[in-house]
Amino acid sequence: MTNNYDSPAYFDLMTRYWQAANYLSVGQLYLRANPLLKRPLTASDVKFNPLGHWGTIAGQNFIYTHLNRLINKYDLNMFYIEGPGHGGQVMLSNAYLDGTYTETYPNITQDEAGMQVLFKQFSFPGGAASHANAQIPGSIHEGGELGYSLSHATGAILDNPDVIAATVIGDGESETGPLAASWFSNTFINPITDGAVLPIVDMNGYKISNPTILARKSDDDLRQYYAGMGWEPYFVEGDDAKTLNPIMAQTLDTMIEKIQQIQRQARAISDAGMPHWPVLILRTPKGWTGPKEWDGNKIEGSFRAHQIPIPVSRDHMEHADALVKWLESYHPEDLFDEHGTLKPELKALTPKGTRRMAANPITNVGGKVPLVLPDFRQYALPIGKRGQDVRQDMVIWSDYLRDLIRLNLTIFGCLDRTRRCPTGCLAFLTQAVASGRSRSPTAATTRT
Ligand SMILES: Cc1ncc(C[n+]2csc(CCOP(=O)(O)OP(=O)(O)O)c2C)c(N)n1
Repeated sequence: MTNNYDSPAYFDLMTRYWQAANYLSVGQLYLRANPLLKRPLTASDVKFNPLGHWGTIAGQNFIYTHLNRLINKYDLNMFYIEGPGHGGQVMLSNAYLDGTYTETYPNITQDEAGMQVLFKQFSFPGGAASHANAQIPGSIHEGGELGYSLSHATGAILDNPDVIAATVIGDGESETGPLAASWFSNTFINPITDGAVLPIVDMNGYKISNPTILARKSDDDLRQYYAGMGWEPYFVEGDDAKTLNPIMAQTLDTMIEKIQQIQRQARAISDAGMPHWPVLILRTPKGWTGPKEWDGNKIEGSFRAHQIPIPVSRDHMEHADALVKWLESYHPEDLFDEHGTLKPELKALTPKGTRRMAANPITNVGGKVPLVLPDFRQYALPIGKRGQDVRQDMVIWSDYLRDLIRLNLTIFGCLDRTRRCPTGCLAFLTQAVASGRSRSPTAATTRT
């Protein structure tokens, strides 16, 4: 394989890698067996109740594929935050493709048998969550509640000058108060001592059942909006991967070089300043590469692509042909060999070792070190006379959490490499315990 990251041949491989991620993502939604469609699809191959999200997937898989290229080209220490984390397949599929998922869950092998388990376990009782959660390697951002991607990303790069948090932000997510406010997090990023965030607004145009506000704004309005908050916006738009690949690659190159230049300059002259960091606005259709329409209604490029776009399930196989056509549109035979293993020329596109975003140490701080848990019995409230005490579970819970952090200071980032507390919060915690504002049930009693 050529290592020319800007050649048409490399971009063609990237398109196929993206298709592999998309294939795995659709398979996880619908299938429980027959993952490579080696035989005609039967009802027992399909889930009873496909449950999850499709609309956000292909756009984010496209971003992930491009970030892999960026890491390879610039040897970056980067990890991924999935703001629209309801699309759990993004992190699952990409961690599976780069091998991290199998290293974490050895039963999910890099072959047909492993792919079958990967598909079946998704959004399935006892299996994997349908959203990005802590069980997925590389995931430090819970994908249920929208709004916190940029603040989590910023928190993770503080005091980590080499790290870049690639942060995908939904245009729907952008309408939440926490996300709208978090653009000001750039105020707190010191280019000398901190790393950087690389925000990518995945502007696919829709939230659950409406168009988004930002997607209705002109590029000019958006330029002023982001610039006013201290960011330098870049724009990429399209729906054809072949055309988009070189544009996206060139734009991301420019943005990463801009980040490196800001840091180099600030560090050279010891002047933190208040730089305008780059932000990417990516406009692709919601439900990209999925079914174009269903029952006379538009699906790709509309709010209808948000969750399960076509009604196929174990008890409704009358439209199974449409699902097979959709899956086959990615040409799985060009992506996986006869054993179901990703073809070597595509595997070569993944970054290596801990350069893989799912294996970045910052996302797996505890590694395989288990949390030391306080004994929950110590926090039990004595039950007095019925109806006499008013107690708050949150207060007791916060005592438990405080003690949990104290017992695991390194995992929670409260101690730096020299085992010193860089912020002084440790002294605060210690004082809080010493002052007796602790687990005594009387102290926890409160009315609000
Ligand atoms: C705080 C919060 N409000 C509402 C929801 C419900 N919700 C789930 S997905 C979604 C739409 C998200 O749209 P966007 O961020 O644009 O993501 P995408 O279109 O890529 O799915 C909403 C509103 C939520 N998860 N969290």
